[in-house]
Amino acid sequence: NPRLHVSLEERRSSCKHPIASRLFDLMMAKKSNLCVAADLPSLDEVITLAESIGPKIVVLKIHVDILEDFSLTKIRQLKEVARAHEFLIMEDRKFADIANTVQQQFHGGVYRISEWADLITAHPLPGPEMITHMFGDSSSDSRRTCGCVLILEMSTKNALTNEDYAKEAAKWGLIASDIVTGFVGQSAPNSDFPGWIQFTPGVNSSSASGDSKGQQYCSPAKAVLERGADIIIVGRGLINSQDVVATAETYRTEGWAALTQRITN
Ligand code: 5BU
Repeated sequence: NPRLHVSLEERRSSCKHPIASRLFDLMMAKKSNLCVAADLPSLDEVITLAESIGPKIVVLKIHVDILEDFSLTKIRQLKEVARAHEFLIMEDRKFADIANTVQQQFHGGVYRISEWADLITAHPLPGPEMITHMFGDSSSDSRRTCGCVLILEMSTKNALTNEDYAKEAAKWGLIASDIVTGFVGQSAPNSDFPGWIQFTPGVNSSSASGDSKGQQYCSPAKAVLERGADIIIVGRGLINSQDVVATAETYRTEGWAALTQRITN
């Protein structure tokens, strides 16, 4: 798969979405391909974590619906931290409904995700129309301010996202590559389009297997070198550690070393 060995500069120049270009810029500037899954119960805790590990990460991934103290004021505070430390905010909402519903979930309700998210995840399950319509019409600002990340494969045991599913969904993603900035997956799809970005969750250096609830783990090096990850997503392996800053530095170093090794090989 040639995409895996293309330099980040070259991949950046083939991006069709400003958020994808920005992410490549951040990776090169910060020498980091680390995304932290900040699955904490409150935005106050997420903000504190982000202030400490911000310099080491390129993306902070949240689940807005698990935050007990959600408010748009606090989200704006988190945006300020993201601006100061230069990382993107990914809302891992995993949309999976008809476009008409997803549009309302994305722009409306309590969370108003499109006002603040730089990246948003979606399942391709409902079909390509959802991807093209979730942002609203072509004049919608969020088309340029937020990139869609398609979930091609899941990290869990016995996930239904098999090879055929992932292949078909990757095709839709590629057709809509002005909207779809990347994908979540456990393997690199066969495509030579270098402009989109692979996010791989299920990364944990202290557990070789997984959790007791179906999650499966691998090391940063394996995620990057064997599975095609451009960005490694680390949750509990970091947020439950004693010293989150030191742990972030370890994941950053390992992830970045693996990525540069893969590109130069
Ligand atoms: P962990 O604590 O490193 O296991 O957290 C992994 C995070 O990635 C968590 O927020 C999940 O919701 C997310 N995730 C995942 O683990 N596997 C997947 O296939 C997808 C998302 Br898609």
